[in-house]
Amino acid sequence: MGITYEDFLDQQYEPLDSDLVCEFAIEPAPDMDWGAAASRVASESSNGTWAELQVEGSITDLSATACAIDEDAGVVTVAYPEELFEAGSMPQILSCIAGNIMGMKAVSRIRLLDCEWPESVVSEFPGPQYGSSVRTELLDAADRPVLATVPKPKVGLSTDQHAEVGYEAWLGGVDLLKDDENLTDQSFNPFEDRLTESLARRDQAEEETGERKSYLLNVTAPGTEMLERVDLAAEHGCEFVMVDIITTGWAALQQVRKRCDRHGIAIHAHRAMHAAFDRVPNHGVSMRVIAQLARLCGVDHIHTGTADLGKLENEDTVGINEWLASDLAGLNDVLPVASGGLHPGLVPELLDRLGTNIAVQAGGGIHGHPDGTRAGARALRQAVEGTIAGHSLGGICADSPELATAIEKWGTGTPR
Ligand code: RUB
Ligand code: CA
Repeated sequence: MGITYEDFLDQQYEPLDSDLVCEFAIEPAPDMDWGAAASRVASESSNGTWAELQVEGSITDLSATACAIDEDAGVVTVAYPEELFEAGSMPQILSCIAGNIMGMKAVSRIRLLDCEWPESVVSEFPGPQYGSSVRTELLDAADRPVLATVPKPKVGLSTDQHAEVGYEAWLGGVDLLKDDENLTDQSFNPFEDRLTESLARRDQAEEETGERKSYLLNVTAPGTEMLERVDLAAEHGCEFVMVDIITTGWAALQQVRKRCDRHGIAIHAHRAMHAAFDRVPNHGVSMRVIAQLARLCGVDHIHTGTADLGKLENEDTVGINEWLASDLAGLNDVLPVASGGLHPGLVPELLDRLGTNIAVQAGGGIHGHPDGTRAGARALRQAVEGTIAGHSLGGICADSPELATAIEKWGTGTPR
């Protein structure tokens, strides 16, 4: 029997509960009508190709079906049978639903917008070990946002300077010191020295504040080196590691997740490079889907933006955060991290838009405080606690000179 593109288009098809259902925004090539373009998306992302194939048996059981076309919205829905996918392999799934089709000439633009994950696919993934329960299981944040800071300049501080910034920020009231995405194991601040010195300062800060503190240690590295860094983190008593999940890749993230399971370590996902996939509006892979993949693979925190309050462009932070908290076949939730240009004056609006089940991460908005890191951290903590207690920024400032100084310096607007 011959398989042709038409075999991949059936607008009467009702997806099964076990199908992985994907929504794509597409722009058909000038010489393609919608049906022709949609069928090619379903074909190339499952088991078809440009030539008519002569096959025997039930090979069509693995074919995807373009089952809905909304020309006004520019959206095509494709349903994939679960048998198409290797259990628990994120690279294999992505080679289907975000693979060759991204460069296919039949569509001028194509963006994977959203996925509906069937239980059969989800249950092969571990999901997060902790998710938002890090607030009480690993930290003492109770039900306020977790507070984190990244030392700036992002690279260049010596190990001593880095650990000292952490100590000051912890004492000022943040829960987490975070490495930046491009700080790994460079000569000016070697990985193992940074790990041990930062944790020594962390222990000191815990003793002085009576609060649990931790460190988002960037273990990003090629292959097995990254796993060795996770082991080192565990050996030294660090409760978290940070992974640059996009630059590292999904297969590596899956391995890290397994290794973290052994140690009970949580994963903070930095998404540097996500914008290469999601910034051009009509093409690529949405941040929403990237966040979904990260949850399946088992990160505990992921950056999802600041609902447009910060320095970077954001895609639907509110909607993505809701998805991360939603029910997904029993997987834990993921704690969303708001970061990028945040400072204390933005806190009331940020919590209004995103709620309190988030992490608030500020670099420049803490260390750029005129009175230094400790004062900057205090200002952030007071802004958060005061806002949750129902006070206005002006009201909180009356008891918080650090916050008053921060507001004087940065106001309450988006930084440029
Ligand atoms: C924060 C910073 C982070 C961004 C990345 O520094 O640079 O890497 O959070 O962006 P600062 P996103 O607080 O000084 O802006 O969180 O959107 O992925
Ligand atoms: Ca950064």
